[in-house]
Amino acid sequence: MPWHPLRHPPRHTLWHPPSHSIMWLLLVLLQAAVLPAQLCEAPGEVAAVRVLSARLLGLATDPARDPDPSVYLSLRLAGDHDLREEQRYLARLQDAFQSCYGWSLQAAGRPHGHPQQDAAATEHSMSAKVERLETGRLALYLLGLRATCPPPESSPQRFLVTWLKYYLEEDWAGSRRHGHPLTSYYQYGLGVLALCAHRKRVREEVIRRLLAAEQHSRFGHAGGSAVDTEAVVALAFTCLEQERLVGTRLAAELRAATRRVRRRMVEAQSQDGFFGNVYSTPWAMQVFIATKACQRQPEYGRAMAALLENLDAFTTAATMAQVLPVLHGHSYLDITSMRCWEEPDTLTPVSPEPEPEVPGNMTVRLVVECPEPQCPQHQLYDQLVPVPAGASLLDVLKAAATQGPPNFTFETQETPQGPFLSRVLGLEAQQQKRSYWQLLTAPSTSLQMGVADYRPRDGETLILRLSRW
Ligand code: B12
Repeated sequence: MPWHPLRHPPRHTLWHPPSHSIMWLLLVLLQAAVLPAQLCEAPGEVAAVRVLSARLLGLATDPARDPDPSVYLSLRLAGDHDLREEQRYLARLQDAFQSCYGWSLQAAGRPHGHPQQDAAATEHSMSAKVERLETGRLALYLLGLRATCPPPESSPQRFLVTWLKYYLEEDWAGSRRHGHPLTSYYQYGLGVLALCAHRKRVREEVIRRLLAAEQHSRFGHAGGSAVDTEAVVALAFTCLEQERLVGTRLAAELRAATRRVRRRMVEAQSQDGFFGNVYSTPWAMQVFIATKACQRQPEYGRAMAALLENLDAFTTAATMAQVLPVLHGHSYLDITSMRCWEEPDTLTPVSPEPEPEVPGNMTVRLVVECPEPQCPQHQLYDQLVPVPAGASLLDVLKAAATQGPPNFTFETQETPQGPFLSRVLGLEAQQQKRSYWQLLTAPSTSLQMGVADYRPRDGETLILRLSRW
């Protein structure tokens, strides 16, 4: 039987000879404690969920792919495991993160290091890293480390926690100066959540900034819904409250904020059962699980049914990793009560299937827009591009780059979600200016996938628009 926090044995039970009525009462209470946990997972151990787990494991065992802490977290939060592969994946993750934060780890491990020298040198290496804040990635890695069995040694972790606190403070200072964190509220929320999962206190002001953002609905952006971010933040609030890392007054405020987030999600649930879109729905469902509202609110069951009907939308490692924990009835908060026994070692990897070939050709229209005042000429490109049927948007961009005039150029950056379109016709989207190349299908629908995954239809018009978020 997989572990679950609600299945923990009661700790302080006094034994009295049970009368029949007490026995019945106990049975009813026991059922009430066990049933809800089962209702939060996909009903009846759906075979498709197992296949998805096996596929994610298949992608994880591919050495050509960079290790991703979200994937590890997802493997750890599943119902069944391949413990040897999980261990290998963890080692790859540790290698990747250790080479990034290696100096600090060596300092931490140095047997008789001079504390002041270490502190000064750490400060130096920290300032060298300021330019590239990594709140979210480090937070996910620390969440992953919290989910290992057995738990890793604490000394290297301590340094990483210090790094994360530092990043979060920088983000917080950024949010005071610019009105938003330097990274994003999503990453800031992940940072608070990870520190909480390691039972580290966060300054009240840092939490209050997140609370204020929730109260003033600052999580949405042009072309994107707020659901993913709201959910991460609500999970962080719930963790702080459940782990008793804040005083009673703040705890009450965090509880109220989480309730508001949940209510907004319920009100905004679409006809087809999603909270936001298919990809934000799992994050929203984690909030229902963490706050133990999953068995009480029918909206959760509708969302689960919607997910199960749309599992084929989860084709990339990143999206599979985000959906699998909820299909197993878990939220990221469950890593705070991991039990390291009775983990069924029964999962075997399934390799990804090659995309089926679609015969024939098609033509799509590619439009590039850059709004004023940045570009006096609003439309920078508008051409028909012939491509093989079944081509992805990335294939369309590549084909456009080989035809001309007018010339078309673009660049992408590799991310755990796949290639991110970063530059078009020489114009770069800038993190500091919070601009990005938004992908749309005409007349004005924002795509729910990246360039590598979206497959346009014959005759479709695709728009690349330099937007703000
Ligand atoms: C913040 C955010 C953005 C910001 C990122 C800027 C920033 N500096 O933070 C902006 C607004 C730029 C953005 C853009 C897009 N996003 Co976005 N984004 C998110 C969000 C809310 C958080 C990502 C994050 O910080 N993760 C934590 C960090 C630590 O992980 P990371 O992997 O290193 O994150 C980086 C990359 O993921 C990258 N990124 C962000 N979104 C996307 C989307 C794609 C397809 C790719 C390849 C990369 C990418 O930016 C992140 C920060 O550097 C997620 C929600 C989620 N559930 O994951 C959606 C999410 C990842 N985005 C999504 C989408 C669809 C997009 C767009 C394609 C929307 C569009 N129609 O234009 C574009 C990307 C277009 C392009 N140019 O290639 C989807 C992806 C679904 C899928 N099928 O994979 C998600 C899951 C939201 C959703 N529920 O639909 N996004």
